[in-house]
Amino acid sequence: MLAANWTGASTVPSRSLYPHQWSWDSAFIAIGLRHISPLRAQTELETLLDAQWGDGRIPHIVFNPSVPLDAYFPSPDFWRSSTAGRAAGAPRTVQTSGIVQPPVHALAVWLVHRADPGLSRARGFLARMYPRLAAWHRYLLHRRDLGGAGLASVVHPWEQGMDNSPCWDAPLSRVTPAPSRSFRRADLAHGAPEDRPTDLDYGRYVRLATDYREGGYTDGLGEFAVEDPAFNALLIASEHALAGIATELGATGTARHARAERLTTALIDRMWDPASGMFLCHDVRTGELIPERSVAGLVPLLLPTLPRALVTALVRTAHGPHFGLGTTTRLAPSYDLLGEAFDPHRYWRGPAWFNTGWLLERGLRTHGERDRADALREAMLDLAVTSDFAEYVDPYTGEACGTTGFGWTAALTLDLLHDSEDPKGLKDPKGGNRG
Ligand code: 9WN
Repeated sequence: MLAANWTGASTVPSRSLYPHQWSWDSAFIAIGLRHISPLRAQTELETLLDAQWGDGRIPHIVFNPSVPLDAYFPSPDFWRSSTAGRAAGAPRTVQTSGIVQPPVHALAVWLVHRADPGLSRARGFLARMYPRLAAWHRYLLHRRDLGGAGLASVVHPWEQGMDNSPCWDAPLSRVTPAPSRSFRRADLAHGAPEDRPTDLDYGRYVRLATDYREGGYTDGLGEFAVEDPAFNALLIASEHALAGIATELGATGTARHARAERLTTALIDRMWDPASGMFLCHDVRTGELIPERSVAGLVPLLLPTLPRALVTALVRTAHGPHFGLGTTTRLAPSYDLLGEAFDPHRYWRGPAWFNTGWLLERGLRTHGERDRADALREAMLDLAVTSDFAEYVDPYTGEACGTTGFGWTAALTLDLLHDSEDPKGLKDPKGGNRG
């Protein structure tokens, strides 16, 4: 499956629905690929980082020029990266989108290195990746600190990766949709319309992306700006990984671990909601928390130095009635089972994804919840096979939804099948929680 999705230098999430290279997909895919081909895993990440912009951003899509323009929307002629993104340093030779996706990359680079340190050293893998990853984090922590709290904001729902989450409903409702006749969706040719975002939401996605492009992809407080707990938790996990990379390269990782700690504190101050027992998104435009429970709010469980009381609360919430893990569901739903907008099949409004399952499994293991982690691992292995490596599944029945033969589902299954001494790669050399 991963071999079938490999294009020679990277892996597509799906031949039919997503025929280009996606940013966070490639990071997850590399994490799995490292077990069967460390060289391919390194190449996957190198290809993505070759498309990095001068301002440090890693684009969410790197387009394959041999794929017809109408195979995916928005296509390169929509983003016009090499012209509209020139001032922001978009590459000249490769076409990309202008938005980003969650920063799983430093974590992936670190895990890939550790799968075969000899090959990595021989190829200078870390030495080549480190400055690029540092620039990427700089971009997120400076240009994207739109809320002034030291955390990164997303400026489009596609950036957070859970595109159609009910968390975006309120901030998106303030955006005037682009008229539906002004664009042609390609996703409906491959996915069931009742599972995909509505035309109205698509119109809003298009409006936000168009406005960003028209502004030359420069960052500032626009119509949509949200601080998301999963996006920022992955940034923090990646800061810890960058510290490991720095140390391996003979520098010191202390400053990066310290920064990760400061970010963890900011994340808690800004997004922890004691009443829900989880993290909520912060709408930068209104200064308020968004009162919707998304699996994104459980992902900070991944953080090795999260205070014990928060770990306990997150574990309880994940296994309680809103997510039902281990009781009514086997894999955590993307959204609150009891939420008004819950739909077990519609994109990011209820179904369960394997990447968030993998992140929760790591989080449970990090904090010593071994039995719960084992149960989740078993469920993921089982559901991945019975769903034919589906893009996502009905959280109650495990029924396959979206496309099958999905890249990160296959890759993360592979990762779960391999034991490694420090699967998270987040170990703090000073001690602290096992990470
Ligand atoms: C837009 C590729 C991507 C994933 C996202 C997922 C979906 C795209 C879409 O597919 O997003 O980026 O067309 O809906 O939501 O997480 O990276 O697999």
